[in-house]
Amino acid sequence: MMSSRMSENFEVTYCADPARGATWKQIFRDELPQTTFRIWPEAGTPESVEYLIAWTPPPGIAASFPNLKVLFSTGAGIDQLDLGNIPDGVQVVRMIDPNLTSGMVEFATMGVLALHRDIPHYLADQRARLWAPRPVRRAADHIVGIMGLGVLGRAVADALKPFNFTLKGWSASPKSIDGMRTFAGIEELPAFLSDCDILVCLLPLTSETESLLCDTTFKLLPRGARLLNLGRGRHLVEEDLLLALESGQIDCAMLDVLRAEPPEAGHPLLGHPRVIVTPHIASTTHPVTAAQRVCALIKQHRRGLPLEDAIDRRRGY
Ligand code: NDP
Ligand code: OXD
Repeated sequence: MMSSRMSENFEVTYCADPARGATWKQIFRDELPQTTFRIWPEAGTPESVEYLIAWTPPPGIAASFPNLKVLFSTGAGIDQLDLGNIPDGVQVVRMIDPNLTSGMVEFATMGVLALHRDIPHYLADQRARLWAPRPVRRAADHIVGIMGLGVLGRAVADALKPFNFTLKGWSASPKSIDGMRTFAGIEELPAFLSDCDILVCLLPLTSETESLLCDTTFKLLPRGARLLNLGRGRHLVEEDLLLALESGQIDCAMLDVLRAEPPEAGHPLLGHPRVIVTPHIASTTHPVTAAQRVCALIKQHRRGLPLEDAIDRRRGY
């Protein structure tokens, strides 16, 4: 039933990749045929726009869309948004998309296995035309620590279970998860890190998590630990990683995200022999399932139900 507060006539503006926008438009036509769906910068009736779908919204959304109710991020992260410029009454919703999750599960599993099986070393050896086998360690002898036990971190933990790694997880609030030891808050960070052979970052970027992957954190890890950063480039202090690689405190790393994307061609981590860099492709939303998810949320919202997947502005994620 439609809430009495809300009329049938509303518009949705999509402000992201236009090629994917065509798919979004088709899904909206199927799921919410009464809705006018526009792909920015196509101008509609700004006062009728109640929902905006964007990675980064156009500037001045308060003035451009005076009746905006919800801003949907096309990605899982919302750190690209300037929350200070989004009116308080506008709810911000992050993306939870089954294809985004399964893509991350694939990539993170591949990354953990690659680090576990010394692939950064073998790639460097091959470039140097070396044949240098290393002892094969069992997954059961490696401890994998996952920073961030949200939608993605938990799905990755579930996917790693069958390999028999010892799993540990760290989050802001305490959790109880079958098959893994969990730690919460900054006070428990040292205990979490103390024996992680492979550290996976799947945190959101907030003022509390920015630059968390730094010298202090690296020193709390066992010597020779390996790092997989799948969160955001700004989680990592890149100079500290270079020094930790130099000293051997960190043995090797895989980085899907960097502070500057794209990095300069001469970026030292791009050419480092024990670092594998990928261009922020660990996972991405799928336009069909993402649009279906947003349509379902809009339907809930029109019925006056609380919006699932809305972020908590105070926490920043
Ligand atoms: P969620 O919001 O579902 O989960 C976030 C997790 O991080 C929660 O467990 C939360 O703890 C924890 N957390 C947040 N702040 C802190 C803190 N200060 N200390 C300890 N733990 C903290 O996010 P998702 O799993 O959906 O996504 C995680 C991130 O992955 C995204 O924000 C994005 O940066 C990144 N990402 C990267 C992609 C890529 O291609 N490289 C693709 C998609 C996402 P609690 O549960 O207690 O709240
Ligand atoms: C996301 C991303 O947050 O692509 O979805 O990084």
